[in-house]
Amino acid sequence: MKLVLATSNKGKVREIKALCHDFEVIPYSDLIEEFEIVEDADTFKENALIKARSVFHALQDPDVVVLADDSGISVDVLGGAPGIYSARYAGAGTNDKQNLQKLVEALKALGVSESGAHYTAAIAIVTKDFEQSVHGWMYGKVITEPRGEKGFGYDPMFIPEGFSQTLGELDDEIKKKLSHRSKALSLAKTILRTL
Ligand code: ITT
Repeated sequence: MKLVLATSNKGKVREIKALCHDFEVIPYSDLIEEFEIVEDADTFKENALIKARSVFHALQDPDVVVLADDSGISVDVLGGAPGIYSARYAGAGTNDKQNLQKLVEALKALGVSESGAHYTAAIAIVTKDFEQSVHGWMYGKVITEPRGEKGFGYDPMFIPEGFSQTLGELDDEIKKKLSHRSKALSLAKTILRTL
């Protein structure tokens, strides 16, 4: 089955491709020009649905199956921030490095060197016949001394529960087993196999 990804995040494309061997995974930008999608809902689920619907309508192909991921990190001492605002924590048009730096500074400003945290991923699937969404979570802690280059986004400052290394240091195969995205995708694949 051809699965079109409604994302322009290369880290997500890489991870979803690695987790979906049994589908032909295509970023939507391979089919049409990338366009801005306004993610103005207040939940991961609704934002994932907005992205999947927008790309489904733009493709103008009733047979296509579109999958979107809306995700983010929630930090306990920050009352769950940045949460749904993870991609623009340091402001509009900023990049992963600036967002990570802003999170490090927010923790330091509170005088803490670590805090419990979790990642959330909502995955939405849209076809001409139905819309579905599923979730996955990964728990652990964030630290103020980022380490490693693997993964993307906030991974160099996130240590999954049961580990001492960050996701920036741990092998991709470990993130693949533990991640919010892989848990949500395994539910999504169950749905996709029924199509
Ligand atoms: P699309 O909307 O095009 O999919 P995006 O990067 O804007 O790309 P989101 O709105 O879902 O995606 O924001 C997710 C942000 O949360 C992402 O930019 C990272 O900063 C962070 N994030 C999500 N999953 C992550 C992961 O597995 N590792 C590290 N950071 C992650």
